[in-house]
Amino acid sequence: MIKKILITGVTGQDGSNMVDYLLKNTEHHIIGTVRILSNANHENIKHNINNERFSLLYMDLLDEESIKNTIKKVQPDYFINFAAQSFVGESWNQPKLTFMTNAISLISILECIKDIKPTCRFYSAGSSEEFGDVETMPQNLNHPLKPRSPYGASKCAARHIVKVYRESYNLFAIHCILFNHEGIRRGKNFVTRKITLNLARIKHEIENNAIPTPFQLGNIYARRDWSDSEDFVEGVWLMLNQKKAKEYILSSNKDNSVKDFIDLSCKFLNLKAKWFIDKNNPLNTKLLLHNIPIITISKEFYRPAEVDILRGDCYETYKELNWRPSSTFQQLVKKMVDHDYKLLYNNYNIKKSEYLNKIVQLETKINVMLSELNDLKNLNIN
Ligand code: G4F
Repeated sequence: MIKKILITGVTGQDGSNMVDYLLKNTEHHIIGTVRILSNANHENIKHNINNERFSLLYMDLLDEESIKNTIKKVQPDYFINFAAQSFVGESWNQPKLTFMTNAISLISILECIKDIKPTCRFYSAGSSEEFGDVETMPQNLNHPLKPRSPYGASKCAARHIVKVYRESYNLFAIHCILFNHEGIRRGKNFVTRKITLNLARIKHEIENNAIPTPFQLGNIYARRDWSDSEDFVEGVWLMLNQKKAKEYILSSNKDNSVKDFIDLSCKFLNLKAKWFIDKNNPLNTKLLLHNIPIITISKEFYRPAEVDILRGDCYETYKELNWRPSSTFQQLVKKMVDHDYKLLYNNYNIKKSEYLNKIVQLETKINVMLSELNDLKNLNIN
């Protein structure tokens, strides 16, 4: 039977990957929701805009009326909530907005589902940031909640509220703790994409004989459990179609440092860079390419409180869903680096051909002027 699936945050990495996955692997109708913005960026979904199984609606998680109107109108069979203030670093600057968007809005959604469409299956995107100041390795569902950021705290609250609605009203409401997940649609401010885009730019600069411009990072020793977002959306769809709603973890069961991510990116781009490590003063640490700094460390990108390490124990989920992520960390880094190198290739080639054209134009002008000068000289005027 054809179902209606409502997805929030559809222009972001996970929402757009979910749309692609469902259009490819199911026959259901997908209704994506977006906020009204004067400058909307629909890049990640533009290839699906003309698909008759996909449509867009305006809805704002901070406006309960808009959630109510949307659920009344769509009568969804599934509600997949990927919309969030998902940038941990920004959550110290916008703590209330983060909490309203990531936690309070869930009360509105669950109230509307309970009153309007109680059979609707609901998915809440949790985060490994809920574990924060970790006590044991790896982390599973029994690990205490010890968030270190307003973002982490908002996701803890979301987890509790989903549990309360699941148990009080027997709603099919899942909360899944997602460890870091990346890809070619990752926002430019997250550390992985910041690294692949900047190193790809530096590779082009070198290939065009320009001096590379460095970029800045914060704590390169933080360790994360990184997977591919395209793998995770499949896991999410599988858990939404189990008999019982519960909590889950999605992770790779492996951790790597930000520095590991940089080293692997350099390897795939064939950048033979070397670290200068200053153990006494981390702000003095740099990555050098032929003695020119390409990465420097800045206080600006350190957080008021850091989560030093995260590694998720996902074996229960693997067993229950009979699912495994298909990409390794190495494959993920290679995919992102290759993508960003190609993405910037055109920019550099256009610049290069504009530059060469300009030289040809100038040379032609000079030749014309030289020949005019010669003609003048040859005029024998007494
Ligand atoms: O890429 P990040 O900003 O991701 P973070 O904070 O781990 O959060 C991501 O994963 C969570 C799941 O664990 C999600 F819930 C959340 O929505 C998001 O998707 O930072 C990763 C690490 C941090 O330790 C950070 O301090 O990289 C470190 N880092 C070092 N330099 C930096 C930078 N992070 C950013 N964004 N920018 C830097 O320049």
